Amino acid sequence: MAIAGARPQTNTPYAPASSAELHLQVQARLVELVPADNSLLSISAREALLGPGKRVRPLLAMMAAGHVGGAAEDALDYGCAIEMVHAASLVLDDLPCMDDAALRRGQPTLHRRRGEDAAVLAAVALLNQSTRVILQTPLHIEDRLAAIDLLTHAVGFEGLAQGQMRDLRDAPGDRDAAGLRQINDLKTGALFIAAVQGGARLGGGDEADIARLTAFGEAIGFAFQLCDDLLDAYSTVEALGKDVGQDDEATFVDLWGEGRVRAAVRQSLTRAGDAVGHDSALNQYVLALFRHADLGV
Ligand code: GRG
Repeated sequence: MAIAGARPQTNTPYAPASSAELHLQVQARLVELVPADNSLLSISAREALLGPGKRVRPLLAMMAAGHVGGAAEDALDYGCAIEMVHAASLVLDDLPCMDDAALRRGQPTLHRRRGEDAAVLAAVALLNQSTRVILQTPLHIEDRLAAIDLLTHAVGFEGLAQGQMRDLRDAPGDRDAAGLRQINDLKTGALFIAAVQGGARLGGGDEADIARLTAFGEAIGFAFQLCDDLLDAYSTVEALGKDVGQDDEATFVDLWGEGRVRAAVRQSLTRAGDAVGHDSALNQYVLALFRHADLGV
């Protein structure tokens, strides 16, 4: 729930902003939330955060707030905090000790531009800043604590770090469909779920709203990771602006083949629409994202 007065007090029904407007709003706020000085740490953090990402997770948080009757702005800072975690995770994921990637968002990866030391420290600083942003946002203290609880849950032993560790280190024999699903849910799904759960809570949603948004987040998180695996297998460096064929470890594409993975994406998207309404602005945004990826799903 937002602080009193944060939501527009008018008799006109809340009109969801377009994703392009929200994208601009997120971009502008991210610039404000990261230090502007010329230290190597700040420069590196800005390069990791402000490059041309889709901003899917903050947009989902804001749209989730709007979906439950709040204002998208109720979840703006929270969404930006999630984006900081996401940016940190990309920097770490690209490191030589993980994916050893050369290209990210059409540019050389941060460790290639600034050095591994700068990349690791920028990721740590962004992760730290994500918590500070939520602490400093003018929400009720219970909402700030709930938001920090959601975000830290999504990062640690039951989220990204665990998913990444298992992705890198699980024995090939453990990478059956159930094992891969767990890895995907931790590595990718957790942040999507945190985005929409937090958005729903900050937008004033009740427990039933949060349960619906959780089901939505689970479904789109899985669809998103499958889509990422399809793109890694079948798209090009030029189209994606990042390395392809990076997945050394088996993915669902190896396990199931292309056709079945596409069918699973469609099924997950149907499930997502069932949870929040197929015609809702939230669901339509997600469908447009997948259409834009041009996967033919
Ligand atoms: C402690 C934050 C932290 C992380 C440590 C490295 C790591 C653990 C996790 C990596 C998680 C990861 C990179 C998962 C892949 C998620 C994914 C599908 C990324 C692509 O997201 P997009 O398409 O990227 O939203 P843009 O560039 O548009 O932001």
